[in-house]
Amino acid sequence: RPVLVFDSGVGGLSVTAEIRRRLPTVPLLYLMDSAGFPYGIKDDATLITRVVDVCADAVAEASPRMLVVACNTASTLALPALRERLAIPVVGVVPALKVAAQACPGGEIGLLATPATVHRPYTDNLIREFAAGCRVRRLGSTALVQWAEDWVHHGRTPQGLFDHLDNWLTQPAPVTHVVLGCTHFPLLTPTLTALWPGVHWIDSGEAIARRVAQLLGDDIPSGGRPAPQLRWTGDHPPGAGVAAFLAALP
Ligand code: DGN
Repeated sequence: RPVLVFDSGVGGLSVTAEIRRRLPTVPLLYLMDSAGFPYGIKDDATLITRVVDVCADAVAEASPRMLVVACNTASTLALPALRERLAIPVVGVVPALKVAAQACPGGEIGLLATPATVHRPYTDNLIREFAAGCRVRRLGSTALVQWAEDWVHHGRTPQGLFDHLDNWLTQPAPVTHVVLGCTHFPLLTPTLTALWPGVHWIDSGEAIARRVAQLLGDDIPSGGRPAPQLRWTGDHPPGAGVAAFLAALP
């Protein structure tokens, strides 16, 4: 039985890559809710219903061992509803503010996520709990989500990334640690690192892979590297880059 990894678009691929790196023999099923994309601008009630319905359908069809909600926008809102509806373990992804605050105590932290995630009470609580001594500046960006989509689906290099982020990163003082609080954004890390080499870009992918491994315990196939499978919602299949990304995982 596979581990089901879910996002609205390509973002969850960054988490899938980390799970595969740690657990190469575990079968993975990647589900993108293409018909519901993008999540970052939907109202809360609509999004909870959508996420629960799409995940419940996929769970009924594929009988996965667990569900990884590889989307901060969905996780910071819909985890309680998902756990109530589903009988399997549900792992969520939330912004790695704790890691950033530990790396940069009392410092200046950036939180880059979707507009929905940056304004969530869940996010306010994370900051209060784990990053209280830091100054946290937030930016909600749908443009970055789209750049990541275009990059993976069609191999299109992001244009305008520097102008989009440079003021926010450097004014009034430069930030050194930026939390990538949307799973799409680590897909752009090579470009981000090339443009701002002094910034530490922090995401949750590795921690999620660790959590999945912990939940699986000893229940891990000893051999074989099954090709990750792909599912999507709606009538339009994803760009060829999505299947290619999965096929290229080691
Ligand atoms: N990848 C999602 C996240 O981590 O928040 C955002 C996807 C979207 O639909 N905007």
